[in-house]
Amino acid sequence: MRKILVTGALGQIGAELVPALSARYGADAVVASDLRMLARAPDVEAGAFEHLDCTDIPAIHNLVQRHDIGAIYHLASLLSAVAEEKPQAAWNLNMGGLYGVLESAREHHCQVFAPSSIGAFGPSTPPDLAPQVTTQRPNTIYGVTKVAGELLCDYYHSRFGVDTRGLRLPGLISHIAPPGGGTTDYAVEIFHQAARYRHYSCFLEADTRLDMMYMPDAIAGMIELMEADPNRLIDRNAFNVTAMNFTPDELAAEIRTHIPDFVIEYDDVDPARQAIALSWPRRIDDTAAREQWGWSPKFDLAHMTRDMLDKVRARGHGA
Ligand code: AKB
Repeated sequence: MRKILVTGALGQIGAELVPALSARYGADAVVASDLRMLARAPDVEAGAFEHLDCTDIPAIHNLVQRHDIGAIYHLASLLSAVAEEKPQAAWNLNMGGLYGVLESAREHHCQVFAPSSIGAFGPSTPPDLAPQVTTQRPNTIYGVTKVAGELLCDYYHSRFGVDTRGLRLPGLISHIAPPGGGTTDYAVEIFHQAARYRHYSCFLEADTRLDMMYMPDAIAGMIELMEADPNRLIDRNAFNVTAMNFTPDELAAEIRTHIPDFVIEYDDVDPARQAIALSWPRRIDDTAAREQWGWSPKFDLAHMTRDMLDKVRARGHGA
């Protein structure tokens, strides 16, 4: 079997995708890579680990060839808030890295998973139940790279026959690796702060409604999409997917069912991240994913909250 390469493997998604791929296909079948060099990477040490800067296109080619890679999960990317602080770097990594991965995939006949995001939508997208195919005019550099990435993946599929697939992911909630500079990161931070201090100062306004998903569903969705019958995939790059939908106040209320004295306050809202959140749809419609490849998340708000608090406390982050 040709191997699977994961870029950005030490990030929030990669830290859980690599073990899931190793469990499914065998540790020898997975090559984890990241720009960061860690002395020990506990969750990926069973398989191969390679240092990879995704803006270095010859290095991607070299790695793909050397390891006989047949599929690439390309996760290396700057998230929305940090991208807005460094737009040039975001363009270089998000577009340059994807281009390098697609070129390697074209040359070496690899399948490619490239994550898109609710950030690929913008203020002129219908805000409630944003359809699969709709207006995409984002006003952030992150969104610009996500729309351009979706189009580039479609182009490599139609022009060169590369088997590209993607998901428009909502905010991802997880407890293994922290998210790195997203607008939805509050929904992760809140659990650590609630468990440890029973208090959280939120950087988004109380009523900012966004779609969210627990990481186990995101990982299962990525693998299911990559294994899906290609003849059923009409949309490919990229499918709307969501699992739950809430505001900071609603998440806080759910946490309070477990920690009754938990307090959330909004004295320190970040205008930059609030503006990004308000430019995204409040809710997206994932019917196409459900119909074309059977997308069906398992975790709702209550189930996710219970599991997150259990996991965060088990890792010693709580009282
Ligand atoms: C972010 O907030 O930037 C990401 C995303 C929704 O793409 N979590």
